[in-house]
Amino acid sequence: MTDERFVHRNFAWLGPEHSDYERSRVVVLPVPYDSTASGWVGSREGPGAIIEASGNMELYDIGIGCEPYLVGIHTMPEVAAQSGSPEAMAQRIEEIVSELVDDGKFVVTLGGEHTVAVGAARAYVRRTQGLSVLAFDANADMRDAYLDSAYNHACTLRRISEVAPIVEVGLRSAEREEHEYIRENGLRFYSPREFRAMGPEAMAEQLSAAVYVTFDLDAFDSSVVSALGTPEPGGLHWDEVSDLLETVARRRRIVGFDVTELAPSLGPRANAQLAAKLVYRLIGLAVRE
Ligand SMILES: [Mn+2]
Repeated sequence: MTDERFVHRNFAWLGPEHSDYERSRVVVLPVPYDSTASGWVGSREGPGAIIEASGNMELYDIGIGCEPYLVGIHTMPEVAAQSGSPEAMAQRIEEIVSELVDDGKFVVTLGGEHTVAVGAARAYVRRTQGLSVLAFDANADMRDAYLDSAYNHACTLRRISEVAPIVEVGLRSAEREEHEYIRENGLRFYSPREFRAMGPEAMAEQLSAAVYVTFDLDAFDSSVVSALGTPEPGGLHWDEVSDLLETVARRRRIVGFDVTELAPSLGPRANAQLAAKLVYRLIGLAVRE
């Protein structure tokens, strides 16, 4: 029995007619994993906080003039942590995302730490010819290994860059070796200032026809999102992020995305609300009917 007297605590709190697996085009995959985090921890609580906050959103997104939930959004049970190794966890996420994509679903992976993006992006890379990756991040994440693991969250974009070309927006923190690696290899990693000078159209032009978006919330300025293990000043603001995503969605095809690194206990509740709205807007932009 299910009717309006009951609340469904899935993403956007949708009733079964809009969240049933079979009828849903979009699948939200919560991954409450933060085992390699090196700064303050707590992003394992991110997916739960985003889903909780998503019940407070208007289902009509006035900013882009559509109702994203109409395509159907199913929320999966949480992915269990693979405690053997971070590499095995990436493998587990890749397997699950692969199964969902092969089933015709548009997959939204909710971290957890940014490492969860490695498996999700790989699943898409192996299924999409010429895929490029748009990464939002304050950090370079280009360490080859960190704290005994090649799958530490400080290595996320290095691992993804091994399988697909990356365009990063938001860079303002790196160790010297990472910065030299980026410059020597001519990688397209841009600080917020460089992004503002180029504009969203020029940024979208650097991406191929099919784009996977990986979103580390520390790309936002720490005054916008502070519930993070690694907050950084000098970051991006909501409207410029939305403008870029709207431009990319208009000019390219967004095939899937992840939103990661929200550690709700480290900041105000409004941060989970922002993350929920970001997820919802990205669904609306990428999966319009
Ligand atoms: Mn990151």
